[in-house]
Amino acid sequence: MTSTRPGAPLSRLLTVPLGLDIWEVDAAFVVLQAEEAQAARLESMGYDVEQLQLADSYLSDFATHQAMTGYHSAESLEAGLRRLAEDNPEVAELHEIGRSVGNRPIWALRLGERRGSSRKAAFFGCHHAREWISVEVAYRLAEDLLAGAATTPAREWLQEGEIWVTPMVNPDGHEFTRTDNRLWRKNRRRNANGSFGVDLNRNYGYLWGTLDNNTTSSVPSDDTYFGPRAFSEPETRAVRNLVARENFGGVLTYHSYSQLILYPWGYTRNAIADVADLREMRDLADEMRRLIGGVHSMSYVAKQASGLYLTAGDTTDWTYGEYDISSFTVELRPATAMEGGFILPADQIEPCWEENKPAAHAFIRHAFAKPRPVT
Ligand code: 0X9
Ligand code: ZN
Repeated sequence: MTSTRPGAPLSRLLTVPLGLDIWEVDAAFVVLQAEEAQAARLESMGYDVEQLQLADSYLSDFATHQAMTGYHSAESLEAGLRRLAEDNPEVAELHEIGRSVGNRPIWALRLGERRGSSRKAAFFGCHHAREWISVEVAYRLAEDLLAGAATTPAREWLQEGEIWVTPMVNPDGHEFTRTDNRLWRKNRRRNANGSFGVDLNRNYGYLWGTLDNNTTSSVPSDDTYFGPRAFSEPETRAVRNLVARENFGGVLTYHSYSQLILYPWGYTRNAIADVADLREMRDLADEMRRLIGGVHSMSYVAKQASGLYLTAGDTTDWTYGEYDISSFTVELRPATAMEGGFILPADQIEPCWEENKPAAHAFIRHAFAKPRPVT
């Protein structure tokens, strides 16, 4: 979607409550998913609507068994995490941190020799069902730390601290993308009006519900529906309870796509008021960007989350706003819709993990350098 008319600026697309599913934001265009009627309405408002050709062929490809291999399901993830815990009983422990709306367990792997450490970091994946790569990068991080448990730097980290990895916050939604709709985003809550799903990354309790637009919506059928109240969903309550209990020095949540490293705030364009916090998160985001680029020369952009678009109730506004935790959203590969968008070929899982590994390690180092009171 593009616009050359001053009366129809692209920025307005993000704020008008039209129920659009915004995928990608660029200075010159916006990629979104919309029904025919919505597209016609946008055209009548002065926007130039162009249909991307990739969706159908990609979706039919991915409906085949072939294209699903390489990615975990909720079930194979559980099996993988169990195996990691069983093979490494000294340093890994599997925790069910809650259950989804559909009663699926939400699994976190705790890595570290001892409990009650003052150095802790947390990683999350798959708040959004269709963002399959976010499961894989989080899972490989855990796997790789355990494989390196006898050598530095993992050895020191696992001796002195704890790393909690929750690769799939939204197992119901993820399963739905495997069986019914590859582009499903939300969880699988049946809403009061009969529609399905709450956007888990709008359901957190910091300034929850204070925006109502295309990217944070009060309309239950919309893709960014924020839910009936903060923490209305068992999936966000599971994350809330873990974060409230563990006193993390850092929280990093993987999403896709766009290749971005985002830090708070998401709800306002104003910068964080605490200049030391701002400098810390901005510098680390920039360092992660540099480290990622050093591996396969992929370019990621580091910026304040609201620079992408405004949201209220996302994970990192809550972890920073409520607990003062250094918090990041990393949007993984690819960069653009034309490279597949949410549908990343499985042969890119490994390079995507490889490039994110040094950034994840820098984040752990940073989180561990900020000892917090033991809980
Ligand atoms: O919209 C989201 O929840 C995240 N993007 S995604 O494409 N994975 O859905 C971004 C959340 C970061 N916060 C803000 N952009 N305000
Ligand atoms: Zn996401």
